[in-house]
Amino acid sequence: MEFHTPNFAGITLLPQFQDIPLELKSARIFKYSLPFKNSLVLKHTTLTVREGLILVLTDVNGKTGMGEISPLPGFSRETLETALLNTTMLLDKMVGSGEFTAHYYSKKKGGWQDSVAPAIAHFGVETAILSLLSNSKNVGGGELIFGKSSDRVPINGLIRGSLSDWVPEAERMIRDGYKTLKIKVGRINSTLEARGIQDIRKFAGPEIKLRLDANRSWDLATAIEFGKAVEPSNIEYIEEPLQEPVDLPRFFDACGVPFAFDETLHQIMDPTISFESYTGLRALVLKPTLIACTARLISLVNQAIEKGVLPVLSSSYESDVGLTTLAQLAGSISGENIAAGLDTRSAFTAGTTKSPTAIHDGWMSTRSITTQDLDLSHCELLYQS
Ligand code: OSB
Ligand code: MG
Repeated sequence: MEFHTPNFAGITLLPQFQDIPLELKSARIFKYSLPFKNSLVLKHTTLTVREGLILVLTDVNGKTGMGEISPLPGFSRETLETALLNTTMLLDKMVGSGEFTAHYYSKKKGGWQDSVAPAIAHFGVETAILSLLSNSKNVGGGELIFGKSSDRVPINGLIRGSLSDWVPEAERMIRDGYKTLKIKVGRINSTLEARGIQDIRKFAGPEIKLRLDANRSWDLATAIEFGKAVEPSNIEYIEEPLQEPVDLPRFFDACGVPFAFDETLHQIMDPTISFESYTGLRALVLKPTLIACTARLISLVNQAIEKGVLPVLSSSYESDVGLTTLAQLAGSISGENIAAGLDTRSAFTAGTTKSPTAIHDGWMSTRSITTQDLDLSHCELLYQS
């Protein structure tokens, strides 16, 4: 059925960039396998290796652009196989089919709103096109969409170890220059975890921002009890405290800790999702890899800004190619003002670029990368056109 197949990738570019012609000559898709330093325990699965796809597009002038397509098991609806199939379907329509503009196709063929849900392939193909346009026009990738960019973005240090490591990890991160920390909670006893958060606050002093993420671990009563215990520790927000997100305003009323949507955004496909009824909503945690297309990302960013809610870009354990894209998007969306959730690269022993996407002093650079920077030693070529 038409609706279930991905539409032509289309990007809503700013008016001054909408007419840039593009003519693709070839495409290559690599599959990478990157080992995790320690097994990555996620809500529904444990991973020892991260697999994903790197797309390299080349135009008739020899300019290249790169994108990443890496469904995260347990979070993405799609498997790597489906993602690969959808990507090749998009590429078959685009490569060697003459001149087009990235913007034109979004209008002509319909964007994600027309389909049941966007395929993850869209994000990889669209950002590869953005990267190609940005390489050939010398404009930052995010700038083509949002009209501004920043050389660097602040990052929230991710604390996902066991409770006894929280304060030592916080200590190391603060020493390394992080001004915002994000702690994964909802894993063991919530009373002990609340005490751990109080300990971190005591150690960190009042200036460091603390974000928490419970990945929907609690019922309302447990969440409120936890919330009351950590409220004096001045929590910027907690992501997804509740199994049932409809109760989030009641959680906020009862304990005063602001919350953020993460998983909820991936369940509600309604583009006009209303945030009005959610008193206490402080942030949207935006994972472009899971949101799966730039049009939906832009729509969520705009809705967040309109409602005075923080748009917080966040990664899903992408490799360096994907992380570079995310850093650039964060630079264009929130610049130096909002810490982005991109501290996932350190979980791997290796990457897909010669120099890893590093965080220095709590900041990540938004510099572009080219095919010269690729390290394909953990990659296998799967497709070439
Ligand atoms: O729950 O926020 C999450 C990564 C993969 C899957 C889910 C999550 C995450 C992160 C990314 O926490 C890092 C961050 O947002 O700081
Ligand atoms: Mg989260």
